[in-house]
Amino acid sequence: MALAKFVDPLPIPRTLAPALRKNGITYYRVRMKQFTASLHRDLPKTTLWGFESQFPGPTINVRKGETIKVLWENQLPKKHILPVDTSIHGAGRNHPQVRTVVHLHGATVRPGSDGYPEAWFTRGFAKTGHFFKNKVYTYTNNQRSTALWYHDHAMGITRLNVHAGLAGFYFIRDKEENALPLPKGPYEIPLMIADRSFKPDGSLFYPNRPMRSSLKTTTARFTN
Ligand SMILES: [Cu+2]
Repeated sequence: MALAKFVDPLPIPRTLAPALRKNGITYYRVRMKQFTASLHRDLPKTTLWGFESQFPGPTINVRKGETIKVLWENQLPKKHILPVDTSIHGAGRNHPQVRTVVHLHGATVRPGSDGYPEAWFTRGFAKTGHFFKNKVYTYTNNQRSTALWYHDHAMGITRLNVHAGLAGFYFIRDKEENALPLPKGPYEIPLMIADRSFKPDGSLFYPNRPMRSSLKTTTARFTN
């Protein structure tokens, strides 16, 4: 069933407020939580995972050269909201099912803050992957103005965690950008293009194997 297009207002993620500014460093705390949200006028509410209970997550805005420290916290339930394929490397039954680690896509960072897939951690940091080093990540932002995004990166289940909603914007600002005649403030509209399918009850549809009906369709096409 196709959903009606252009019937819901575009959600603009709010800008994340720092927890603290001290000695030239800005501190943030970002919690990953399960929540429900309406993703379309004609669908029941969808259970999602989101940074600060939002999808997309809150936007982090920094200046070039500004050092920020982020405590990424996992406050997710023990069971995944999507089916986990345990045959994939790093997603076997010997791992806790819900694991997260945050990667800032495109950022130049030290290894301990890069969000390696095996630096994952569970709720309350109860269990951690082999590469886990520190709870707080440091971003020095010594890069040109750019639009980055942060997202989950856990080994074997990155696609599921991102599909569940763990992604957000991260903008680096600089003088060069400010000097350009670009839309600013409320006229700057961040756009995240995401593809999601739903079950009639509003829940995310992401099977862990091809569906029978789609296999049949493919077979029919090739035998004709
Ligand atoms: Cu990435």
